[in-house]
Amino acid sequence: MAKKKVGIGLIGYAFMGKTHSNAYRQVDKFFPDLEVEPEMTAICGRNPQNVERAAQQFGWKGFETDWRKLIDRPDIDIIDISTPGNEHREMAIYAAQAGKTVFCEKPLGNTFEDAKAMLDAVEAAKVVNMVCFNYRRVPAIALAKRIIESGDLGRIYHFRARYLQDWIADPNFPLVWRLRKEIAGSGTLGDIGAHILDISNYLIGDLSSLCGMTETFVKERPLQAATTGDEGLTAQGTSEMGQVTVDDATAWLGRFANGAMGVFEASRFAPGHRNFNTFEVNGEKGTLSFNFERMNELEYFSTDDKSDRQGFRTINVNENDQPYSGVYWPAGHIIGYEHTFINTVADLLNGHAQGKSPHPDFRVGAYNNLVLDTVEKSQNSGKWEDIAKF
Ligand code: SOE
Repeated sequence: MAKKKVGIGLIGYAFMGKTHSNAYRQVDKFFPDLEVEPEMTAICGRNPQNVERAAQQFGWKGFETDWRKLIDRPDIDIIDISTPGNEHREMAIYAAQAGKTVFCEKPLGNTFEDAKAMLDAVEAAKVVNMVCFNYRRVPAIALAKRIIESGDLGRIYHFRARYLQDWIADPNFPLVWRLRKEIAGSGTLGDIGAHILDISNYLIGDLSSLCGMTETFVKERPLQAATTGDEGLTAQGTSEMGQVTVDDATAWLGRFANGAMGVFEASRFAPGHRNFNTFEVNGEKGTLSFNFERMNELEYFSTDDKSDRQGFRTINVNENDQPYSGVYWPAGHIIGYEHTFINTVADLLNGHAQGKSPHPDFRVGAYNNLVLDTVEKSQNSGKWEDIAKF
């Protein structure tokens, strides 16, 4: 029987617009059991030349320059918000009230207040919703979740994570939107701190309190020249300077509700680390350790191994019985960053078909924003702060 077609409307055509477009184009080639057939109906962006180029380059049937018009289209069932964070709230609420499934890039909002308003809107409209924390669907991280949930690590004592990049370590790198609070909401905190926080929530659970700090090392940068939208993490500067209004680095200690200790660090000033998204979990019966720059591998130490042969083993996570493995290539034929978005979109489409929000939903996204706000609250108070309930 022919599968029901589902119209996708994507808002945004830059870095995340590219990763999401590729995922919609590829997903039904690798997930034959998808419950619906995605149609790349239209991509949306303010600049007509740029969005028309993106539609042709990424394989969209059409394009729009007015996001409300895109959302109002009867041939669109899922709205994918891949814009900077300052536009998430208005778009997500409008899409929810139009009865669409809402898929939103991270962080959900620029503040908890924004995220809570989005959560209230999707819950009131009873629409399927999901946040694109794509690292949950790295096979090695999904395997770490399986190992922890099986009890094979026993009681969890520690979660420690470092997410280090270096793309703005050069003080002459221009003042791009990710460095402007009125657009991005925060710097490393909401951009990459949100990722390690979400991985901790996926693997360990909620934090109950924290003590945190943020720092801005370079206070002003050259203003950015006009963009075409496909710069990724590069940019051209001008001779004029502008104020950096977000954090360049952040760190926080956290106490998990289940008693485990958390140590979190995120920086864009770590020369040599391009996308060093790493974590380690220590339990009573072993340790798991992951580094996204070696994303197909999971390091595992088990105290159950015989005492004369204990040691860290490197698990290659692309065997058929491992999460999200077997759908692409035979064992040992590794996958990449783009596959984490294909895996995410596969679960989004099946969630839409079943009328069930796949993890992480907007409630998890709002929790994430609440913790990020609490790190900034602790930076200002200099004290430990509780994570409020909501
Ligand atoms: C820049 O820090 C960035 O593109 C993030 O915005 C993404 O979420 C991350 O996956 C890679 O780095």
